Amino acid sequence: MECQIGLLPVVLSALAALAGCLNLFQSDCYTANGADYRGAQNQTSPQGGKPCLFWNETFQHPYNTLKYPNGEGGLGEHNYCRNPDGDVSPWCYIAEHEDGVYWKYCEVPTCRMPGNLGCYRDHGDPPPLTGSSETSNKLTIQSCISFCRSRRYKMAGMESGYACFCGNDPEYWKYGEAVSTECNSVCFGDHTQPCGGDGRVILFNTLIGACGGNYSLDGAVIYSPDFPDTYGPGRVCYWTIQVPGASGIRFNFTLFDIKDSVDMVELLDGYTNQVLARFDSRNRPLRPFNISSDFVILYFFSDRTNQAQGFAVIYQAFKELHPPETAGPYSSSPNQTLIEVITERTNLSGSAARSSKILYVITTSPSQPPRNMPGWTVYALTALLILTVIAILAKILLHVSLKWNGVTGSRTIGDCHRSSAGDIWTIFYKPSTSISIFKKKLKNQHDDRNPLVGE
Ligand SMILES: [Ca+2]
Repeated sequence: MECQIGLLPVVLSALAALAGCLNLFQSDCYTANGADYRGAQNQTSPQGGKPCLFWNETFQHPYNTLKYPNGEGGLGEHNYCRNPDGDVSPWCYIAEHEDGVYWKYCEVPTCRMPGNLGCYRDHGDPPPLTGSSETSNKLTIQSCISFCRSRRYKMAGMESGYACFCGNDPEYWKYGEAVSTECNSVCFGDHTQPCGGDGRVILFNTLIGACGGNYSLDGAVIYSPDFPDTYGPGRVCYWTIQVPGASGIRFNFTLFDIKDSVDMVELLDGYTNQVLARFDSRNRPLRPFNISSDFVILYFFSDRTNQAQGFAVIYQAFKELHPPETAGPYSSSPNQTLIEVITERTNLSGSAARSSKILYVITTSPSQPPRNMPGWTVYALTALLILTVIAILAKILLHVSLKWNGVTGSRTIGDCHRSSAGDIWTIFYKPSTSISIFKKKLKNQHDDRNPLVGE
C-alpha cells in the first residue's frame, strides 16, 4: 500500500498524494488520527507486531465492551486496532509484560488519510522542507498548513509537536520514510492530532482544509475548511469540480459531522447554479450518489455557532454510460441518477426558496456588510474598534517589557508550557532535541477527555 510518490516531480506527487495514489477509494481513514478506522488489523504492526487483545476481554482497562456496549468508537467483540479516546492514532491493548507496557499504537498502513504524504526522517541539515518555518505552542496540523498555504507552498510538515516547515522540495523523501507510529507526537495546539516526532516530520498537502479551490482531476478528496481542525465560524467556501469529457461525477461523503441545521453543504450544477442537493445535520449524505454533469460546484456555509469536524468527500468522474457500480440502495432504478432520487426526497419548494439566497451569496461578495445599518451602530462599532486597538497596544507594550526583563533568563520549554495560555512565546527548534512535555495517558485511570463519555 505504500505510495511511491517520492519518485514523481513535486507537483505531480502532491496531486497524486491528494488523489491517494489511486488508492483513493481504498483508504480506510479520512481523519488525521484514524478515529474513523474500522478495518480489521488486529496486531500493532502488519509485520511482526504484537497481537491485540479483544475489546470484550479488557475489563481491567477503561475501554471495553462492557463500558461501551453500543459500538462506541468502533469497539466490539473483536481485537481490531481502534482509537476510541481521541488519541493521535489507532491503538490496542496488548498482553502486559514485565516492562509494564499494556497498550501500543498500531501501525496501520491503510489508515492514512488522503493528503497525508507520510512520516519521514529529518536529520536537520538540510531539513526535508526548506521553505518558511515557524514554531508555535499552539501548533495544529491546519495552523501549519495555513501558514504554508498562505506562502504558496504545496507541502507542510510538522515535527516534534510544535515545529512547522513549508516547502516544495521534490526530494523530501530522501532520508527515508518512517513508520507512521514514529510521527505520533501530539500537536501542542490539539492533543488529538499527530504532529511528527523526534527527528520525524509528518507531511501534508496544503490543499487540505482550504476554503475553496478548482479541481479538474478525474478524482480527488475535498475536505471542509480548516480540516482536520473544526471548521471556523462564518465560513463561506466553494469549490469547482470540472472534468471535461466526463458524463457524470460520483460523490461519496466518507466523513460528515455538522451539528446544527444552519451549517450546510450543497452541490450545484456548475452551468445553471441550480442547487442539486443540500446536506446538513438533519439531512446527511448516507450513501454515494452520482450527478450527471461534468461541472459541479461544492458549496459550504457555516454560521457563528456550533462548529464541528466538517466533511471529507471523494469525487470520481466517470465517462461510461453506466457509472462504476458500488452503489447501495440508491441504485434501485438503473435509469435514474442518484441525484434525482435525492431531489425527490428533498422538499423541492423549500430548497428552491433557500437556494436563491445561497446563489446570491455565491454571486456576490460573501463579506459584504449588512446594509441599512443604523447610525448609532456605526458609532458604537467605531468606539469598540478604538477600545480594541488600545487594548492590543497595551498588551504588546506589556509583553515587550516582560520579554525585555526576562529574555536573559534560562526559560525552559517546561516553563513555557506552564505559562498562561495567552502568553506569546517561541521555541527555537532544533531537530533531534528530545522533548517530552506530555505524559502518556494512563489508560488505567479515568480520562476526563474521553470523547465517548461525552460529558
Ligand atoms: Ca454552525
